[in-house]
Amino acid sequence: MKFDLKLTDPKSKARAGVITTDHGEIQTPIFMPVGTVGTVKGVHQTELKNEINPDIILGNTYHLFLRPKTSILEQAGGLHKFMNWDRNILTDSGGYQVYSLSSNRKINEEGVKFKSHIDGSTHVFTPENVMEIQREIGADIIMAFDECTPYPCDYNYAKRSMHMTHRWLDRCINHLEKLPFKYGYEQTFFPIVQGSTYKDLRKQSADYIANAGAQGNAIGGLSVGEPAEEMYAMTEIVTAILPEDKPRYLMGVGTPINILENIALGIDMFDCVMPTRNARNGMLFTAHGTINIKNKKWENDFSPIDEMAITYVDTLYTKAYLRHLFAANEMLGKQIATIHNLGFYLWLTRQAREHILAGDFREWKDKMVIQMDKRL
Ligand code: PRF
Repeated sequence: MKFDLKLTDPKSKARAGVITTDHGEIQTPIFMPVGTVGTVKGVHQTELKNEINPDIILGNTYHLFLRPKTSILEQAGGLHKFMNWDRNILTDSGGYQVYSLSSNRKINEEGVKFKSHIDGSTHVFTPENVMEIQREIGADIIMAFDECTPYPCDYNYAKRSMHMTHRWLDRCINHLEKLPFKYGYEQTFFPIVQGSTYKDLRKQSADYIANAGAQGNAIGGLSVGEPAEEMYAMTEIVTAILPEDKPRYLMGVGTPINILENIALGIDMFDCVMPTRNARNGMLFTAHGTINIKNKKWENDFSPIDEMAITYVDTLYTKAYLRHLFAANEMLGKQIATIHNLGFYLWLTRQAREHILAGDFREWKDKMVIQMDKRL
């Protein structure tokens, strides 16, 4: 993997760059649509490619390990082939999903024992087997196995957990050295900063992660319920320490406003279920604010879903029609809303990149943050 930093905004810490892997270029800042089980829910690969056009999508180790199981992915020749996606994929390690989805979790130094949310079967994740599973899934970027602490989190727990995440990181790195690439292309490993909302822990963790000398770095443990200002404060501390010449990924963030504010603090990569999950609940993101399409006020509004026409669904369908689809619980409604929201998120990060390159990111960001904060 290669990272070319094209430009850093003089008035903020925002950066425009290009990551190059064996599956092509990733223009940063980037939003990575979440494709948890090998599908971006409700979106055909052709629409994903042609309309939404992301350079990279995300998959989840936790889910893919439980279903279809890694042996099936191996037989398919890896996740790219299995799902027919020839661009980049990043897999999260399960270091978050195992805490948010499974039951009966028992965490100790060795790893995490948990029960599947699908059939209740018992499994163990360790830093070592999670590296093996991610080799078998075959994503271009793979993540360290960490513990994502909840919010709020008591200081002593956060400190102990952070040190364990650091020891787990060393085990991930040692084990990966023994595991060759499986499918003929390179995989790049990203470690993850933790430390909850404590400044001293975040600094310590960022130092530890920076010293690991990886080709890219991630920040975890944020957007777990803390106020946005606390998230920004932690991002700022960590980006000041992580190397400038490596991409920085803020995991599981966030709203369009969170994304722009964190780009301004030096983040290059984002993922979040928000555009897809909220779409399925009838919430649309636009440049002028959010829309609850289930609201009665749209019943006879025959204007396009979004005049900006970022994706074809925006002008192909009216608000009244989309509202009707949600009222009738038709699956097409969820599909249309998902394409719209992902199209908007990708537009937003592309615009951010253009404004960084044009030198007016700060002004544009400040205007957008106010504009997008409305309920339409
Ligand atoms: N760790 C991992 N994945 C994550 C997170 C984390 O802390 C988060 C936190 N927002 C989202 N996804 N491994």
